[in-house]
Amino acid sequence: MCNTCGCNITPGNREFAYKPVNGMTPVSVLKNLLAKNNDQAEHNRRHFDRHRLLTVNLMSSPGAGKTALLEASIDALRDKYRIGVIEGDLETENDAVRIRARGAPAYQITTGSACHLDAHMVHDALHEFPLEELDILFIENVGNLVCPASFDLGQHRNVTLLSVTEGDDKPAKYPVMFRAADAVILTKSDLLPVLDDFDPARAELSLRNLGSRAPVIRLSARKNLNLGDWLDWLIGELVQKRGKLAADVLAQPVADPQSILSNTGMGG
Ligand SMILES: Nc1nc2c(ncn2[C@@H]2O[C@H](COP(=O)(O)OP(=O)(O)OP(=O)(O)O)[C@@H](O)[C@H]2O)c(=O)[nH]1
Ligand SMILES: [Zn+2]
Ligand SMILES: [Zn+2]
Ligand SMILES: [Zn+2]
Repeated sequence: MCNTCGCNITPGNREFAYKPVNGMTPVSVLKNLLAKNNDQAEHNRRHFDRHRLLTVNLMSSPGAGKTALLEASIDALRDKYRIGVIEGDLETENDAVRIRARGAPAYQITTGSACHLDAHMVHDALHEFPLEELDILFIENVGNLVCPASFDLGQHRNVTLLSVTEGDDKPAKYPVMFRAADAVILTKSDLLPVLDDFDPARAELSLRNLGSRAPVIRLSARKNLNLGDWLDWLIGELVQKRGKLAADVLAQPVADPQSILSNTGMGG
């Protein structure tokens, strides 16, 4: 994470950054910001869990194809699953407009100068969604292979996209981002025949060298090629999440309202 460029301070957490506290150094301000971010992320996760949502954070460099993947996924799943999208960009509503054109609710966060989303910005966006009406909430993070990996948003899963136009050594160059990925998508695979220097096997080896066991899924959102493995992974995660939540509810002691009332002398 860049502690020097000021990108840790966002419109979402500015109030915590500048609280006048005696004896605070720049380092302690940054530590305080990250702690506040993590608290907020836990709170966000409780919102998602309460509504039985799967929340997926999409990360990549600018233009790797995050919005195109969302458009294709909404088209493929619209009959069975309700999808919402939180969009993060420095400026413009363009991506949210593209998502809404596919019939899904989308909320655009414009971060101004901040090159990542943080948990406070995501929390503000949550209240714009009817969460109880969704199955999957995507968060399209700001296009950037560095900072987004350092900020927990409360998501359940991270998906990192790598376009075949970017070079197969990206996992080696941006290890923090790729280590954080629960799945890696090689996008724009329709272009592989004209790119003689991108080897999907080499990209996967670069990822494995980081110790990652994340599945590597090759597809083209634009040409609607090989979307199946991605959709299977996504729905598998949703089913697993809901199974865990249900098990958690069953694991709680069963309260008997009648006995509570009689113990308090209020039962009749
Ligand atoms: N050939 C090809 N082009 C694609 C594919 N997916 C996306 N693109 C193109 O790549 C460009 C960027 O795609 P987006 O989906 O906007 O990428 P993004 O990651 O959302 O971009 P930012 O939000 O700006 O970071 C557009 O011109 C897309 O049409 C694909 O599968 N194949
Ligand atoms: Zn930065
Ligand atoms: Zn986008
Ligand atoms: Zn809340």
